[in-house]
Amino acid sequence: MSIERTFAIIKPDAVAAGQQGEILARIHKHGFKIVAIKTMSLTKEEAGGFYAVHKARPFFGELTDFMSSGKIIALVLEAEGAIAKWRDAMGATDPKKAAPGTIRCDLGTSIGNNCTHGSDAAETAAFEISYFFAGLDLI
Ligand code: FUP
Repeated sequence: MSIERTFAIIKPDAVAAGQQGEILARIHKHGFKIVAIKTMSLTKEEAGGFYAVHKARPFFGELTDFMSSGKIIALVLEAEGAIAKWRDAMGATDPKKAAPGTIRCDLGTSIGNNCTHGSDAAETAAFEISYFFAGLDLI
């Protein structure tokens, strides 16, 4: 496996609940290097651009309302096999189906309010990293 970068978000539910320290500690424990990090807010339109792949899905409106409802923390994480490794650390999309000990199982409350995001493939990681960070942020 090679060193990869993936894109992660600590979502508005987790930031509002003050869980960012816990999630950052887990990122550290899993051995990721934090390449870039910023706290920010998204407009509904900006959230829609990020989740454009889900535009036709019934939950798109709810998803973009949620993602623009409060502060988020955007991160670029680096590790060997980072994309799959971060997906494994987060657990399944629906916290009720996520394995015990995963971040979504422990901290998520519903399929919508599932506390973290992670890229699902190399192409999406490249798009998502560049949606949030400039090249100079990533050196
Ligand atoms: P994931 O890759 O695990 O974040 O999941 P998806 O890309 O399938 O979905 C993106 C986000 O849409 C999820 F994090 C939460 C939201 N979603 C819903 O609200 N309802 C659904 O049925 C599926 C996804």
